[in-house]
Amino acid sequence: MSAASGSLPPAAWHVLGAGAIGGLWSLRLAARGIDVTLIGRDGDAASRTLSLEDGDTRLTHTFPQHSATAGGEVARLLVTTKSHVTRDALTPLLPRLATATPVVLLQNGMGVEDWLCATRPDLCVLCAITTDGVFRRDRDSLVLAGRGDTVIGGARPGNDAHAERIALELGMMAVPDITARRWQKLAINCAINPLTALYRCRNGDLLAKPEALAIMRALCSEVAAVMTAEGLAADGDALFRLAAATAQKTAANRSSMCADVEAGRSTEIRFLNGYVVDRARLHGIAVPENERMLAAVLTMH
Ligand code: KPL
Repeated sequence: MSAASGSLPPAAWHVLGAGAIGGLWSLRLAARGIDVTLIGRDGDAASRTLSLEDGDTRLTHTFPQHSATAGGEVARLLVTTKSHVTRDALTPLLPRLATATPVVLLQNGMGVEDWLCATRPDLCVLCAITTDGVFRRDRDSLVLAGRGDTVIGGARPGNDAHAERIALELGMMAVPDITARRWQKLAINCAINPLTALYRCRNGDLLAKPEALAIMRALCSEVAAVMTAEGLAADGDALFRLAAATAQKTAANRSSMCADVEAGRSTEIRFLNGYVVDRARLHGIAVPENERMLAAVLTMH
């Protein structure tokens, strides 16, 4: 049924962090007729044109853009900033979010949802993870290198009921086990990202380094121990195989952390291995390899 025949138009979305993944989702939503506004920085232009190459097709759209403090109420928010900058980027936007506003966190790492749920328990916080492979040719031109799957679920059990509805709006897939899947993704990032940053190598290069493989295995076994303490089924060997398979599949990539270190930026380490260290401490579990990765990458900030 169309809006003209009486149904409501689709809800408008705001996107915080229109980098590669945020830009991709902004364009996907716009292509489905959804009204999308980008949240920019103070002083950014009032509009921004993004384009996406997907094989032979090219998608281009011009979006309105506001700073976090300008504009009215935000009805739906997709957050795709890196996890370590999310708190600063999201805080000025919070007064624009009414009670029960859906906020979808689509980012690497864990821990932002704990802060957000504690700061604004009235929001409907959802978490998503994706296997889409997208890179930026330049600031506004994206290339979809590999179409993946994006799954979503509630950050807290109470929010799960909303995941189906929001998944439908966004074109994602609602899953009941988002927490377990996020921990698996966390294990992959804990195993690949810091090592590629330390060796300054591509993901696939880790597989040719026996010492890196041994560290990856130890990192995964520590993550599995923490997952088990959190009440999740986990197997260190299976996580290691998943991490190695991901390094193989993304062999030619520079991980996001390697790219951050090479560009002299701070990294997501506190929300990757740092999160594992924090949770391990709560459970009284030793995670020396994750501590070592955390300390080593922090010295590069
Ligand atoms: O998520 C990634 C990242 O770089 O942050 C991986 C899976 C390691 C791909 O590069």
